[in-house]
Amino acid sequence: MKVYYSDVEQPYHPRRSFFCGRFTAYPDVPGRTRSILAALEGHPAAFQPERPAPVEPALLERVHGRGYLEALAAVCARLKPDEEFFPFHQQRLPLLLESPYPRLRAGYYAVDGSMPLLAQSYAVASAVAATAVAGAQALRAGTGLAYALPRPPGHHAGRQSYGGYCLINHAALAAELLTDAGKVAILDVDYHHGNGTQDIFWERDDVLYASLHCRPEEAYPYIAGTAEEAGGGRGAGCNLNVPLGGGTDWAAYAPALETALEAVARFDPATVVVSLGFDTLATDPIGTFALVPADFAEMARRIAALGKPLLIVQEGGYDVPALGACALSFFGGLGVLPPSEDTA
Ligand code: Q9C
Ligand code: ZN
Repeated sequence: MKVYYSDVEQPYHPRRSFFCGRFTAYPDVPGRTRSILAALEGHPAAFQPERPAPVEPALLERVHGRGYLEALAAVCARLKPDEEFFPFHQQRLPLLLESPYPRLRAGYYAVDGSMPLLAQSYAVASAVAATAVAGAQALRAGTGLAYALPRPPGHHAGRQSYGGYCLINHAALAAELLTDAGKVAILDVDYHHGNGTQDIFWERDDVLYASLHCRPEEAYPYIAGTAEEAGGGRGAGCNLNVPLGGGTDWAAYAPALETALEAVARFDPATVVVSLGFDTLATDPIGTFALVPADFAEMARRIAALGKPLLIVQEGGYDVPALGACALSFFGGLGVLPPSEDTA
């Protein structure tokens, strides 16, 4: 299986997150991708790491507004090295877009204050989108399975909004490119609801967004992820949220996964994009679910049973030392490892 990654992200390390009046250590650290890649490197016959070439910047406009992309690029270009910029205003105020201070424009597009912008933020987030684009191209060329490992992650980034450590929505970009060859289902198993992905495809009937996540009453992003959100316009019925409570273990997760998989099977997509988060792990420092690494193998077996071409796109997961084992378990469940090396 091809593993698309980028080392552009390794020096990218925001230090602080902001939540409810406090700064905390930023969980999306460079060690996340290193932990996963190191584990996969132990099985060279199964995983072929590859660094894809950069993509045309205009490609990002298939899922993001040009004004959004230009404003973020402009704000980042003006930041000092090592400056961590948290926008002051965080709301859709039209006046912010007219301000002579370019930094105020970032606030217009921010859904929350959890993440700072750094001078490299836009360049890194847009460069690693190449991993998802390469994955989509591999599927278009007939590959049945590929893995994209972007950092920062993407599913909280909407068409014109950023937050939750995400600026560019990599899974959405891959899904959008794959719609050129038929319907696409996005199955989001990150602990958090992918409000950005939901936003991007809200009115689309050629993309199903199905998400299992901790319910918005108790978890980020708080503003989206209820079961009532089912899509709008032509896209009505093409959005499925399965919110779960804190403490969810495999016994409670498995039937919810079946519900989402049944919806995916009914939709009958040409391809499936999986937004894969390991923050459902019991030991995750920000999630409150109770999955164990072996559960990811069973999750993967059930996803593989769809019998569809799969593009796996990494989202969250913050228990850094555990991420490698989670990835080996998941890909073992997909049948990527020979039985003798299957860790699950
Ligand atoms: N205590 C992803 O997993 N943190 N993003 C809010 C709440 C934001 C997570 C703090 C979590 C974003 C891709
Ligand atoms: Zn998450």
